Amino acid sequence: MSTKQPRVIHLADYQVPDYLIDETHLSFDLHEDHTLVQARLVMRRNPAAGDGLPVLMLDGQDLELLSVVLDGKPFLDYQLDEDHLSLQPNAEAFTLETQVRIHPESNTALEGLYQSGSMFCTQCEAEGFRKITYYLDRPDVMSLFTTKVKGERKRYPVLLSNGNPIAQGEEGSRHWVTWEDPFKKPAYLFALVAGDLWCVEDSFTTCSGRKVALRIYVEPENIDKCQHAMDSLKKSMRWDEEVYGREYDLDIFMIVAVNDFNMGAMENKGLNIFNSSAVLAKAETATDAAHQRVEAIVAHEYFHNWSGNRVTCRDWFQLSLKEGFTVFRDAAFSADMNSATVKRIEDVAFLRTHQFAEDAGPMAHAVRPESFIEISNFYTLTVYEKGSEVVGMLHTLLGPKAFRKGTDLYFERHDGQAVTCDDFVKAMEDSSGLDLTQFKRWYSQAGTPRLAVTGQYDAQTKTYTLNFSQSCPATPGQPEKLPFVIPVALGLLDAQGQELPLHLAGESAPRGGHAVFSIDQAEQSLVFINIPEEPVPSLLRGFSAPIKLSFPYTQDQLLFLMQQDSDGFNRWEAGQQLAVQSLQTMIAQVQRKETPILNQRLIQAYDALLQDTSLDQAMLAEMLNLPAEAYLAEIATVADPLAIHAARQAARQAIAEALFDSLWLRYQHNREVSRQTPYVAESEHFARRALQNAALSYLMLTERPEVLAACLVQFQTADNMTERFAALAALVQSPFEAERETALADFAHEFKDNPLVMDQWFSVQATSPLARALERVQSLMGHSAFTLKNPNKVRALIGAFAGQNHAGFHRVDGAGYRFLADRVIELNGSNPQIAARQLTPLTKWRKYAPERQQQMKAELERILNSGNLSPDVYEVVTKSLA
Ligand code: TYR
Repeated sequence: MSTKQPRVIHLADYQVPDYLIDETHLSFDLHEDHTLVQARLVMRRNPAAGDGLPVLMLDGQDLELLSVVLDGKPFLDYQLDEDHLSLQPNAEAFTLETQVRIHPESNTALEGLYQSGSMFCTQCEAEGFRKITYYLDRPDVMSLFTTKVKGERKRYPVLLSNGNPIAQGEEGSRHWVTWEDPFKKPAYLFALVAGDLWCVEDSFTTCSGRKVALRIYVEPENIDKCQHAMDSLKKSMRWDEEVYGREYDLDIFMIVAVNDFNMGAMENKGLNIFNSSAVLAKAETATDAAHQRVEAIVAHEYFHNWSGNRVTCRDWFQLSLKEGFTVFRDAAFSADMNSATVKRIEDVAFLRTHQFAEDAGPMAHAVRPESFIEISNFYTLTVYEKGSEVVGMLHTLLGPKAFRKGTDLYFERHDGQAVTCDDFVKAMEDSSGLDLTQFKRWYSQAGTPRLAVTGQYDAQTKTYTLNFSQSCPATPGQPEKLPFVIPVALGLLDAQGQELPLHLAGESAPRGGHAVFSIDQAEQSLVFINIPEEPVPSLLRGFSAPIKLSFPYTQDQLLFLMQQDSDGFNRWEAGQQLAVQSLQTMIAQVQRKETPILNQRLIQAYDALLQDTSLDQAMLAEMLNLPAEAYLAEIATVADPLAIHAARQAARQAIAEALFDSLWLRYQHNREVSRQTPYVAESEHFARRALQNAALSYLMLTERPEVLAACLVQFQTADNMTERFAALAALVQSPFEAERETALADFAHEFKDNPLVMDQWFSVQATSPLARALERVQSLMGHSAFTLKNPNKVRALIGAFAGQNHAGFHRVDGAGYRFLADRVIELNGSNPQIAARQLTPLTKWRKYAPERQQQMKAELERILNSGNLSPDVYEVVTKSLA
């Protein structure tokens, strides 16, 4: 069957809803082979939508309609098509009742109501509610919900929905609970859970003294892995009160962990549903990174209660209104809980590698997109991560005080409303008095702006001039761009590394040693006076804008910034630039079949860092980490994945050999402290283990027996997953075949019943740069712990291989591409959202040399012609080929 051409939805076509739903009364009757859903909707004509009574069109998909009742009378005069139930109301206000039958037990797309293992759960964002009942499934229709859930008492002792429980009862072997949510909400925030779940309970007293019950529900075997999420929740609640003045508003806050989930987690009102990978964590089974991810996602979903739920989006083009802002909030929270500089480094490295690639590729879109076929495809790095950077730039331009005034105004003005990105910016304008008209181009123009900077020192007049030239490449549908407002935080350093006072010509006084300047024209200069010597500029400190900045630094200047800059982020950045320069030379050497030689000065700089015991260890670990292969590919004009891999490996090897003694000393010291310290999930401990494991990963490249022995001991005896997994990863990448295979087998044996740990086990093999990675991945697909039905498994094995194993995926024979295309075709039928996401590596085909381009394109075409494509996959494939 060929694919039917899906409809394109445009922001410009937005219209207010014709009808409103004041009350939504739902009743679910859960059975093993079907579920009955009754909906009673108290509706009225939307006064803002004009006169007359237009046809009412309710959204609905895959529903078996059993009955329609209008104002208490059976009603037959309706029309049904694949996506709607339409009828003509004859009054301004009316009550519509429907009954439908649905099949959660066979719902593999994991949208709407579905089963995960033995439990029922929902995922309604963005348009899943229409798979539950006929409704106005759009975020600007907000309603008061009452939900009755009925099921077998034995199988489903726990029955949950949004809000507070108000009634319950028994009917033979079945029981029911009715929940009432006192806050109006759009349907995408609806949730229902039924299952045999245990819960960990705690409480939180809000700033106004209200006691809120906190519950985390999990399957019984996971009851010992909830404490970290609970601690994170309480920290988030306190932080949002202290930093944003936001108090929680219900008497109960629930989190439920489910194994089958398309994304990280979902902020349903009062009943957050989480991918179990984003809740469960304890020392023995979760790494430090997993602990930090849990903390960040718990915070993110909790913060949505205000930035998303109390104030929501008018339409899905405004998605970044809630997601960009909430990512900004959770990043600030994580920065406060851990090392702020390291958090910033991680976020920027991620943004530059992945979001910049998206912004330069066929799916490039603005933070507020103009059109889409399938909204699920727009839960992107651009909407989330770049959206967060845009809010961050507002924070930088306004300063913390005016920004907070702005968020207070935004929450107060729009509480209970569904609003737009413009409304958010307007609140910032009104609180600060700034005109943000031009700034708003960040919401409408796609692409990563470039800022070329040069500096000129005039010894005679003691002035230093910075010249800025900005541009932005064309993106699909946007050939020309207008200048952005780019906040550039900077300092000018003297030879001792001291900040010189920043005194702009024409201004009466200096602005201090560190200041933010708005660059808002295509060409622009800043002239600084009273500069006694030629300074080294430290530009874009803290990565104050999501752009590609270039400055013709000499190696000496980069080394100087790496050692001297008071801005921690820019110290790291200088080291990265130096490493990029050297790696690019090495890549060219590999391509010419020469021996790649690492710049000695980089080695010396790393050595100096290793000697500096005052440096934060997490920071040191970051600084020793060479730019990722994916980043080197992103910044290349034509990416050569095999040469990139070979060059980076050679560089790592050279560092390991040259700095063996210092790395070994650091490793042994930290390992000893770890051995003597019980596991603590806190920043100082994360830092120690990060450096220990970064050192181990280098040291193993030397293949020395004492390192192998230490690695095996760490693997076998450490009491926490962070150390064990790092040792396993080092073994998996090593040539010690016997040790590697034994370790993998032991690990799988020990954790065979823990799906999240098995995900790690799949990933570590999928990302191994050793030969025959694809064959290994193929054979792992047959492992008893693997299934294509579980999104975490797909991501752990297929996603990790195609997205992170560049050498394996880009094999010259094209087998990696074929493998991925086959999986996408398979997944298209069962889970379109996941299928579309797995496509990302193939969409980057234009980055590679002609032969690879041909192979990758051919696979995209094969997918396109495989027939019966979901709108999700259709959109990504056609846009990639366009
Ligand atoms: N709103 C969720 C978040 O906090 C994301 C999400 C979106 C989750 C769609 C699930 C889903 O199907 O980021």
